Amino acid sequence: MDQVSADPARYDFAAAEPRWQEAWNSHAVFAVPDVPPPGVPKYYVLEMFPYPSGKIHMGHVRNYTLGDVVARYKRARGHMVMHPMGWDAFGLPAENAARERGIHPGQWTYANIANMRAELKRMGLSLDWSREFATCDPEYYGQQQSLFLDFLQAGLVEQRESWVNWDPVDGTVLANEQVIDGRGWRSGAPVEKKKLIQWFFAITKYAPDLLESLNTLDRWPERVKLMQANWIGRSEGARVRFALETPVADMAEVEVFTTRPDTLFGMSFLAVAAEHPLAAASTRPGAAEFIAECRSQGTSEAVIEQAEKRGFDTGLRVKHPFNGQTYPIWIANFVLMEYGTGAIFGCPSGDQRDLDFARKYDLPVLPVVLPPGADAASFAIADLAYTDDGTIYNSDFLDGLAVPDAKRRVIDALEAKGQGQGVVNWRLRDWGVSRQRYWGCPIPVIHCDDCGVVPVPKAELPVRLPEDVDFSRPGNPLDHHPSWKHVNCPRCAKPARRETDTCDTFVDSSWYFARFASPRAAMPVTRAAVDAWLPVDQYIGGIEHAILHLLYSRFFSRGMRDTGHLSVAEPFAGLFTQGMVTHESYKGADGRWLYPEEVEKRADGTAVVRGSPAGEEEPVTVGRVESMSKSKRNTVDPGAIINRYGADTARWFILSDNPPERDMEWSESGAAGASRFVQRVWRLVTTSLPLAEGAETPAAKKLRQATHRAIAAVTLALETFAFNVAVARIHEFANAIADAPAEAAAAKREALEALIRLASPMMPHLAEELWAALRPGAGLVAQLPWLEADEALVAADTVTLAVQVLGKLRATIEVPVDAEEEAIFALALAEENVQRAIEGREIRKRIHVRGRIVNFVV
Ligand code: ANZ
Ligand code: ZN
Repeated sequence: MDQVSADPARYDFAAAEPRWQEAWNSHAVFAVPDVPPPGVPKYYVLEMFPYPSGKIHMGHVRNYTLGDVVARYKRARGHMVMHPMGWDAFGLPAENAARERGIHPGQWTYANIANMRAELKRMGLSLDWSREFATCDPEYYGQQQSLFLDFLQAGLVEQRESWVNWDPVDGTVLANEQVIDGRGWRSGAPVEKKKLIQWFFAITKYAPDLLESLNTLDRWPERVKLMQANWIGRSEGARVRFALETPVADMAEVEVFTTRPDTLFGMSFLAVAAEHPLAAASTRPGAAEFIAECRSQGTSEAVIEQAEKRGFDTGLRVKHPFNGQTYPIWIANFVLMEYGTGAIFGCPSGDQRDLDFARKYDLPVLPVVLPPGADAASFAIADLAYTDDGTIYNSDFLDGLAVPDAKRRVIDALEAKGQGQGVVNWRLRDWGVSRQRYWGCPIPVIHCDDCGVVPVPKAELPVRLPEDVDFSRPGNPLDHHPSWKHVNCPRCAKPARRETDTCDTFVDSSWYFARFASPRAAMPVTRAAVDAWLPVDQYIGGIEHAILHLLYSRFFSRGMRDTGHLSVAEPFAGLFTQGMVTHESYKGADGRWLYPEEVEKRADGTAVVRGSPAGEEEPVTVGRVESMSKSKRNTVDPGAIINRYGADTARWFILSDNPPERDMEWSESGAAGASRFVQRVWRLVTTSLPLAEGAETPAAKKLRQATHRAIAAVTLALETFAFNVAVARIHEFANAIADAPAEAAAAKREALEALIRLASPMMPHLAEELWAALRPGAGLVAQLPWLEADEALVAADTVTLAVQVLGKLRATIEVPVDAEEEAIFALALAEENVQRAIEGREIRKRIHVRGRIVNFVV
């Protein structure tokens, strides 16, 4: 096993990499127990697990390389590191493959997993593969069903009627994100709003805690915490009840939610959502058509934000609580049924949407907040609403108050009249998890006409997906399966129906990190394992999951804690969000996108289509550098890169280019450069062998200092996720070793060993290969402790001081760190430029700030 490539001039990565992967594997270097032995510090590194689309892409390579560097480094620092891998395997693409190609979703998924597992293994990741699972394994989703039932019992799951986006062609509910310009993203059919009974996770029960606990996450990016806080969206405001001028259909009043009760006297209309009962109560001609029109508009906030503000006057009117006037009730397309009360009072001077609406329909605009310094007689609102603080006016008993005081005063007055109260409102909605799809985790309940919703007894879990399914019909295959849903009620034994909804795939990824601690347990998690391993110490993934996935996981941990499965509420103690991998894009003469391998770059910077005949080369337009995507064909296949250069080169380049939180540009020249460095390190070590002894010369001391400074600098860089800095330091260190004179021989072994050990988290295969060459039979680098820098050697022996005359820089001098002050002044005065600046004048004051400056006052 420990044999080394024959040709010392060239590192044969293709032979070496699989050999070391096998060595790690056979020594089970990365396997950890479900419960670490007492006293051993644990460290849990996790990258967001992949969706098994079929092939790994460069984004995966970056993500898993980052995690692997952390895992290898922490392992060397003495932690017992858990670094698992699995598959987020349910979801629509598998069903589409089934529809389009007639393959069963399971078959498609497991084939993709096999392929991607093999590709990942070639990267040399320090993973504990014994923990691997896919969320579509019945062993996993069965435990998820068990959790679902626990949550149901604890009141964290509810069944409730709600408005959904319904795709009439695909016969399914669509998420807001799947409604594009009012049409289903796949079918293109106009989306309808439909009321359906759906399953919800009661995430709003934890809203205050989910918000407040963000403060405890001191190793999360501020940006992500802010996005979460905005999503949870706490606002303080009031509910105000308006009496109808004439009651309709049993309704005598309408309640609105507002964050600006102080603007109540600036009201000019009241508006309700199209789904609001008052909308349906309007008998005016055209009302029903307008409501239908609103229903075909997507429900997402983004869509509503952008859509033109439109309304319909119902002809109904409400009475103002204080000023004795009445105002019209409109149906407005920008009022959401799901937020607040589904009704607002419109104050055009204080809200831009209300102002746009008022201008369009010619409704009054009365300013009620006077900006600081403005003149009440002349201040007017044109096209921009005034939303900042100021002094209230035109507002009866609120006149003269500042905005916060007016809010309090008006709430008091409303409460006194019994027409409203102060409330806190949350933007967060409960999480609707019902999906009318086959390839997901079946919701484990049975509907009985007599008993209602009956949980499937735990002993009967998992509720397995049927294998024989028909994808040729639209709609949910579970629903039209001939037998699957027909079961007897577990309670009364009468014929009953299985729930045919499956869970949103975000449910699957909301607790997988906990399952990794005891992946084969016959319960969702074993308490000893999760108590030992959680929270995840370092979680790494894309910013695109900053909101939903992380929030759902935080909800699940709380739910699991409250149902006795876990102790921790926060699943991820540290979060790192990496940037994207980008690449140039290319277009042929006819405007078609070209893959990088179809393009040949010329020395003069132009590009042509590779292989086009001489004399009639097809020119290529080199386009923008953008994130890799299949549609633009600017992708690079990791498998091809590994074939060509090896995994270490791919890892090294992807770490070197930019700080990991930023985007990195993959380029052929960059990859080639990384490959040259791999070979250079190889030659640096192999051509130094055998290592001769030498005397403790000044040159040897200098190399030892370079070694220990490199250890200190790389350690700091790895501790702080500055992996590109670690790479740069290793480059410098390699140069220092190469440049060291022959008299430095005594320090050479230490330097070379340090070089490969410092590089080992990034280039683990090369490190093993060279370690075996330097110290045959001394075991694996992957099992060595991290190097400690000798502080005495790290400390600089000289410092550079700035020498000023009258505060102006005139020279710099290099002095021993512990130099006497008088000696420093003498050295500074000896500088020619300093003498010239003093011009023979008398020195009145000498200032010395150790390690920084010398200043002469003349
Ligand atoms: C009157 C008012 C006057 C408002 C003013 C704002 C400015 P946040 O901060 O996001 O909670 N609103 C309330 N319910 C709504 C719904 N279902 N659909 C659309 N808009 C709704 O926003 C609260 C504000 O958004 C509320 O305060 C209400 O408009 C509007 F000068 O009430 B405001
Ligand atoms: Zn029953």
